[in-house]
Amino acid sequence: HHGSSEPQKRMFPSDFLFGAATAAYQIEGAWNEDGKGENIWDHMVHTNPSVIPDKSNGDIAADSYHNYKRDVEMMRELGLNAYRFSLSWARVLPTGITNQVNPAGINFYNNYINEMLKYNITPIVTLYHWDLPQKLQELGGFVNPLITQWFEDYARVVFENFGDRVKKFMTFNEPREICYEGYGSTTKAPMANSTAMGTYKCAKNLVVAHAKAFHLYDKEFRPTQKGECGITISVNWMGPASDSPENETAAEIARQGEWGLYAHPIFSSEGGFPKELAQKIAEKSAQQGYRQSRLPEFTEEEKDFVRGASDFFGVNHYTAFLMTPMKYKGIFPVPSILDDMNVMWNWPAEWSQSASFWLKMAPNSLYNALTHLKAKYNNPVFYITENGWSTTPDSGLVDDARVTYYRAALENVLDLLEAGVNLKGYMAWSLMDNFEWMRGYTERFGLYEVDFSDPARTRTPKKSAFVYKHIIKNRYVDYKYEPESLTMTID
Ligand code: GBH
Repeated sequence: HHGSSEPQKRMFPSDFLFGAATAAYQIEGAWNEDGKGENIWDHMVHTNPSVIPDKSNGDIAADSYHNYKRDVEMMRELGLNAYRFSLSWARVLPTGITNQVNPAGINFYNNYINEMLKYNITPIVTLYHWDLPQKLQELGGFVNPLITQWFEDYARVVFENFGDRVKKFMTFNEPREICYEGYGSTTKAPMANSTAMGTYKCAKNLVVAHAKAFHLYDKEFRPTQKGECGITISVNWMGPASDSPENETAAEIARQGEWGLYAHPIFSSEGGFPKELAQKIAEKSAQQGYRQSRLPEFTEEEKDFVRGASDFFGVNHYTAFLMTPMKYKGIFPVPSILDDMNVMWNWPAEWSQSASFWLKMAPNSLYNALTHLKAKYNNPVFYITENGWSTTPDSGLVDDARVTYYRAALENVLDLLEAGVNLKGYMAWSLMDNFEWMRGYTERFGLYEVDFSDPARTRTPKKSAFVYKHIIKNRYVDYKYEPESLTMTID
């Protein structure tokens, strides 16, 4: 079927979960309402607004805090089986720690969850999608090992309050983006830019924090609540630009640095950080005069604690890169993870470009990524927890490029199921247009358009919403389907 214009009709299993995803800071707004505390995004956009090109922020965003019933109505229109959203830590615990639980925050999430359950939509909850309470950042955030305790305490409040109805939890969304972008560079809050060690210290603390929350769930909550707890890692496909041994090595080092740092300690049978990368960092650190490797070590006890600590592997997948060794000198900061890996990301000119510079349509990237993970980590349960395509704000409701992207991705999902990958669900990113982090409102990922100039934040379905709905309902990818009009109903 690859490459043919008329793929044969293959069906998605009836229990396969189709959903859509969002994140609290990107949609909720109400940044200081009803007792919510300040988080690192509130703090950054208010103290340093020029880091966002349109100088926008998530103060109101899609205003889901006040529009949650409309959000659930959209889920019903699409016929979603599941909805993945995140909790705002500072809305639940305004100062980050548990001395003060915010009843209005608990109430809001109860209403959101109950509204979904009324219509048989499975809530999938991410505990942390990048919005650390500012008070905890002032103590170092993820580079302070105390984060493991803070996170476990927060997780307990979440499981206690919502675990009677929520059966699928994930601890962290995208450790790489938290650690590398937030602490090792300046592309996410808190823009720590600690290039030598920020990524690595955060990586260790984050996987231990994840494991603490997992074991808490496993021991104290699973016996009565009977759900699952996992983690979501961003896994774009990184293959060799050609099959030369140099390129193969570059691709493997890139995979270890981009997601292996977080996946290997949890999902590999040996545990700990990926070996080849660890060795490179140790060698460079020694050359650079460090007494120890800049990459921390796990004790044997920590290794065992983290290894196997997940019920499933959540994958956020968007695109692919073709890797070569770095050909130029002086491009990367020294010391840094980029210099430690010393590889180059390449794209063939023929891959079409989204509104986001990093996101191109890469053929079979989802298939390549998941079959690789299956082989490497002994086929755990997988969920695709994000996958999507960006357009510009003025590109209108007829989003044919997004339709093409989703059809190709879902064709890959069918290939993966045929290849025996233990894949249980697929979440589109995103249910609606939202605050796209450092890109503000200049890039749009929604199945629904949101009018950010309208105080009501009116939501309107794009063509891709109708196509996705048709796929969910009929359980196959119908290439001939064209919506008759863009008028949405609840079936
Ligand atoms: C996901 O991350 C996020 O989970 C989600 O919140 C987000 O809205 C979605 O993607 C779309 O971006 O070099 O400064 O341009 C996907 C992973 C997104 C990581 C873009 C790298 C580039 C940062 N990546 N990012 S920058």
